Amino acid sequence: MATPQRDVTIDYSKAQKELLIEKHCAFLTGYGHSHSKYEYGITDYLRMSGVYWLCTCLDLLNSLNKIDQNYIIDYVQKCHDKTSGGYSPCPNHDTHLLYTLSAVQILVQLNRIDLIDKQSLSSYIKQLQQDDGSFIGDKWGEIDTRFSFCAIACLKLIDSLDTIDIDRATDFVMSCLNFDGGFGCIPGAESHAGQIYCCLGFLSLVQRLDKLDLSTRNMLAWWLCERQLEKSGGLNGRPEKLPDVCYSWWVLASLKILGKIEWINSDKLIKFILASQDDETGGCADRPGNVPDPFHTLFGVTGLSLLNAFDENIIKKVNPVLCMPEYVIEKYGIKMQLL
Ligand code: GRG
Repeated sequence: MATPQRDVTIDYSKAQKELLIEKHCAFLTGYGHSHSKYEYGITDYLRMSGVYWLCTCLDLLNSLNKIDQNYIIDYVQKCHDKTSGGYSPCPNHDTHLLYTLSAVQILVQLNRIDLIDKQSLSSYIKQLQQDDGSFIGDKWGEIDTRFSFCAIACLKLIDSLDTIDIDRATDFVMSCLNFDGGFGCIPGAESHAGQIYCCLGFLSLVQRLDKLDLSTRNMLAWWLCERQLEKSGGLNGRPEKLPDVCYSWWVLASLKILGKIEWINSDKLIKFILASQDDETGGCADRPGNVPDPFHTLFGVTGLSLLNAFDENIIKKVNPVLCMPEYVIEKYGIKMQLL
């Protein structure tokens, strides 16, 4: 007898079915202002990414005018380390590739690419590349395919890809490919939807999706669409895990790059995302009934965008590789490969 799938039970007859745009905007803008709140205090180590989630989500919801853009640009500038060329999550913290990508995404999105010192940013990224082509995230030396993606995405946004050894970087990413068609964070590590997005995004940005032959691509697309759970319709990040709204981004974006997004049952997933909204406070949680946060709110909205669940004047089109509004990517003429 087949083992039943781990899943959550949702009473869809009582679940939220409308998109709560105004509430989400109030939730997101309020998050940034509540400096005295406990949540604000304990999230300083990832604040730059939080600001990126906020700007991207508001822009996709046609509400970027609800924040003080100069205040945000000022914040990003305060996190720039002139010595290394990278950015930290908040002032006086160490720089890291994760927050450097978020900072670059914010400046590009807010039309202030002129504030980026391309030369010093490129050198910062170059010195993080290792002999095997991998990237460390910071001086402490952790290696992860997330950092390969961050490095390439930053360089692509400032049109400086040739700064690093792309062939060796590609070889490292390919060395993280597993027998099931998925990718992990280092060679031999378990396949995970988040890492798959990073590796496919990397290959898309360097235009080397040909590194995956047809049977690997199909196996990977099957693995990805098997992330959809029968009962709830939500997606998990790997087998035997519970569904989580954020995988509406990591899994769908990966399928979009592979040209197989229609392998997901979109009606069921849209219902799951909408049910994960908090109809009192606004914002999306990881799954219905849990506490909402800006991370899951962005990835709920980007998931809905990839599924074309609403008209473009309600949710703008998101770019499946860089997770930024498509109009920004088009404005800068940034090219990537989609199958
Ligand atoms: C520009 C969108 C964008 C991203 C930048 C940082 C990054 C590049 C990508 C992160 C990819 C990733 C690893 C996502 C997964 C995040 C997540 C929810 C991890 C939780 O992992 P577990 O093992 O959860 O705690 P599961 O769901 O497996 O139980």
